[in-house]
Amino acid sequence: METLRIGAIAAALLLAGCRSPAPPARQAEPPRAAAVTSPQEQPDTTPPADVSHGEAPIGGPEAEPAPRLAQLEPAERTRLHRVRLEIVHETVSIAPGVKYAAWTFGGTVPGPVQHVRQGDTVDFTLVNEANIPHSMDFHAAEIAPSKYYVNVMPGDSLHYRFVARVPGAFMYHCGTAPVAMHIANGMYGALIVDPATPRPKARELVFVQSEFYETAKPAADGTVSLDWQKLLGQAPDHIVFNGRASQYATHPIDVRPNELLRLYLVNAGPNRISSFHVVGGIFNRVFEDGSQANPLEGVQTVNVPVGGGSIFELRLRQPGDYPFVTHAFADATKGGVGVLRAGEPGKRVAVGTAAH
Ligand SMILES: [Cu+2]
Repeated sequence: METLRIGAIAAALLLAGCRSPAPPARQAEPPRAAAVTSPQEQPDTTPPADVSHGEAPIGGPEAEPAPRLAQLEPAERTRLHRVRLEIVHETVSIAPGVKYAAWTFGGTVPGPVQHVRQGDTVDFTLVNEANIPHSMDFHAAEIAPSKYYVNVMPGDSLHYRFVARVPGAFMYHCGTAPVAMHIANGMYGALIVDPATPRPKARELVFVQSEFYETAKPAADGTVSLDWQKLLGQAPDHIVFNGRASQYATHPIDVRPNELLRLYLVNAGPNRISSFHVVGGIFNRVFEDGSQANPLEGVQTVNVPVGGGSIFELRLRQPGDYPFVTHAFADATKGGVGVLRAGEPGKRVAVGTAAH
């Protein structure tokens, strides 16, 4: 503790010394942090009402657009899935009041969720309606990148097939160089492959975590775009689940107490590892990076690497609001947070009325 205190005094003196004129430092009584840090450097320490670990207010203004649904639709009962995606450059809303000039698969960020069963064939067509080359890399496929993950010129298209042999929660993304730029601009999505032997019935939700790095000054039309230096410095402005900061905090997801939840989390990055955690919950099973072998049991937080996807099963034992976060809390503060609301749809469960 003494070492820490001396360190704090040294830091305070150093900061005080940066100012001109420097106030006289009193060694016996170090100045409080607030006295040596400018207002811009201070976080807002006023807790928003109705928040616990969420880092974002729960419930939001009606004027905000409805969030993207996290519900995973069942896989179509066919062995051949025709998937056609058009690449378009489109302005998307990534946070309240923030319009981003994105590059997209199908006009949304992330692109549409694909859901198939193990052994199914994906018959894929990519159409480039944008003005620069793009491509497509399916992590669920085992095919030669040099043949299929090739650039599609503006106005051109590409077609290939693959068999989804391996179950899991897979990322798909544009693979055109610089890949970090194409991913940071929004070119990614999730492809869920169910095992041939179905898992137990559950409420299934899918989340794609990703980052946005925005230019300091908006363009004339009010949109922001990619700040490449921020990307290289891994200093995103927004961390998002399904394309929009904190959207499931402002619009909590209704679930039922004790029902089996299965959460698919694909981390598109392009840079930040997700330390996925549900406040108030413990995962009874986690299929790390989608692996069927030896799922983790009884764990609290599991990293999902960039470019990976894991499957989380849990039950929320009591009625109430349960934030889900990346427990790297700088990233949660930047929007990597949502809320699972275990209770009657739309009905707030007051603190103190839990079942036990
Ligand atoms: Cu691209």
